[in-house]
Amino acid sequence: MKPDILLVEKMMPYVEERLDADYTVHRMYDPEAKAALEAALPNIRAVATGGGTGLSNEWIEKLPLLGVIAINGVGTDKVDLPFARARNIDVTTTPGVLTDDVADMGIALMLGSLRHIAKGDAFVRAGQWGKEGFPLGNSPKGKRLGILGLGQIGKAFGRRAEVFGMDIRFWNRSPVKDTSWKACASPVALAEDSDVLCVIVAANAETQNIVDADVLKALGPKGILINIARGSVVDEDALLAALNDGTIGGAGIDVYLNEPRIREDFFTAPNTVLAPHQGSATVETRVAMGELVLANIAAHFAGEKPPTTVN
Ligand code: 8YV
Repeated sequence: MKPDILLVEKMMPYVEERLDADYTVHRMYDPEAKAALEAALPNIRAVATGGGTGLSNEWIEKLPLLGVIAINGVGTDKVDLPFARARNIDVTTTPGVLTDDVADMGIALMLGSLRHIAKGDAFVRAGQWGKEGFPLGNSPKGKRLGILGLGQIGKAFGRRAEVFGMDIRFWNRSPVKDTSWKACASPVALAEDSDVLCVIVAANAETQNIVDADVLKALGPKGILINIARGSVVDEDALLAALNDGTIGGAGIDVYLNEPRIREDFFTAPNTVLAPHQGSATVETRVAMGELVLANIAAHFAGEKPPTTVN
């Protein structure tokens, strides 16, 4: 008998095939699998889920034999880590393997915003080229980049931005020793000293809405906000107001509150490039993330500590 596991959201077919080979996989996202899932709840011993989706405490309580929650991502904001630990459940993530792709996505959004890539695409397709003018973009070279949250991904973003000739500064909650970039005293001080502000801080209770109306005002009417962290770290009311009234110049956004049903106000926000949470979404990285999910679940069933346990 293959052990029962729960798959909360879709993973790439290659990874799902590997899961199916070793386990009886109950898919939470498949409405047709609901009855079988209900019947299997007492037997489920492992969960695989996404960073943006996690697993609620309500669900954890439905699974008495649960021993591991394998997050296919690095964000732990959607799993209550102490709650899981108190039930002897290991929570694992996929550190390291997605750093470069998420940083690349931030760069793509920054250049997309500075150079009007999405607007240009729509302009060409609409046959407007030659009929009306197209706005000049802005060069990243010589611009001040503020990185809000200087972890692994923040550093990878900064290294890339240096190649574009940007001047880097950052704010981080705890001091960062291994950098020569300038540290700013607060998110507002960072925004005041930045032309582009990239948010890549871990989401938790302390960082909720850390980018608020004051930070956006400090960024200013030419400033560009890039969010590759989580929707919860930006006050979306303040952001939408700032985009619409010109308090900031534009934004490149990969993450939102209530994904995938984001606020429709984003659809009409000016000078804004939107991506559907694609930071780690490359074939190469999703294979590497999948391998870690598989290894963590396999370790649990082998009676070993899952290798990338975080709680
Ligand atoms: C993934 C993420 O898109 O790492 C994270 O926390 O949010 C992303 O890498 C997600 O985990 C896949 O659902």
